[in-house]
Amino acid sequence: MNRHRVASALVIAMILSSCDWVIGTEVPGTIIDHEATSVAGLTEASIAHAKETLRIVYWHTSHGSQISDGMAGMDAFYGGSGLYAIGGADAGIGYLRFDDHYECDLGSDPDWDTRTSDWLRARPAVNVVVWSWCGQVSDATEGSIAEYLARMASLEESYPEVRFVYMTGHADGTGLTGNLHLRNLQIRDYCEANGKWLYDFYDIECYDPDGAYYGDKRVSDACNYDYDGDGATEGTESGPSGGDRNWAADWQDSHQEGADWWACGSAHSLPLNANQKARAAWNLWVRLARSI
Ligand SMILES: [Ca+2]
Repeated sequence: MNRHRVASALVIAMILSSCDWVIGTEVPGTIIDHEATSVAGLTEASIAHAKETLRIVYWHTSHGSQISDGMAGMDAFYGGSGLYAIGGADAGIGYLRFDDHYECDLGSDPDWDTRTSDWLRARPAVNVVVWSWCGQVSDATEGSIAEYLARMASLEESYPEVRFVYMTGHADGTGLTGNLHLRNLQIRDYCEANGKWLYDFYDIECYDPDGAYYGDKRVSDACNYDYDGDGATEGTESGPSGGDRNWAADWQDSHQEGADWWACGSAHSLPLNANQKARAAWNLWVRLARSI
């Protein structure tokens, strides 16, 4: 191989290695976590492609609504051009088809996989299924999480053209030795090992937008954390107490609303948490669209 051909081969190899998807039947999933909370890498073309390609159904209850509520305010924050416009199942051109169901979650509907199958049989155009937890991962056993993973994998086997998005459970203030963290790791390890699509809801809550880490400080779903280091996070969703702090409140207070973050609903938490969840969701949509 002459020098020119070696250079060409190198360029091709570099292009291929920069792709996070492959063409073919094997479609490795992607982990969406705190490192996917910036939209800087999303092009207008990639967002348009997601709108054209995806037909998403999303089931959740209150915590999961952070994604929907964050997305609802996102387009206005980014200039109101319609770039991040979302609509329902039959939304027209220019809108993300996001069929949002605030009605049940992985814990509240024991037959969530049957509900999914029934839905997909009746609506063969749906190509993305997302299910959220409420607080059930906190008390889940290793066996019950294994059952969740197996049931998701079974759906994937039954509907190979559909992308199923796995999820972790929200933070609960029990820290790195708590059951919640361990069960979330079980989910993430499985997804990494098996090339699944994972929206790591918990990981997103462990970091502020500057990348400061609170996962080792017993962070809660409200974003309260153990600031005074006494081994417990004190506070409620209304705010921290007893010498502890809230990373989302501190970040919002030190930045400008409308310029650095946007006001929106954020069940049990603060808008910044839902902002982060929404940006991560758009990273998920763009990556999913490339895989379909
Ligand atoms: Ca404390």
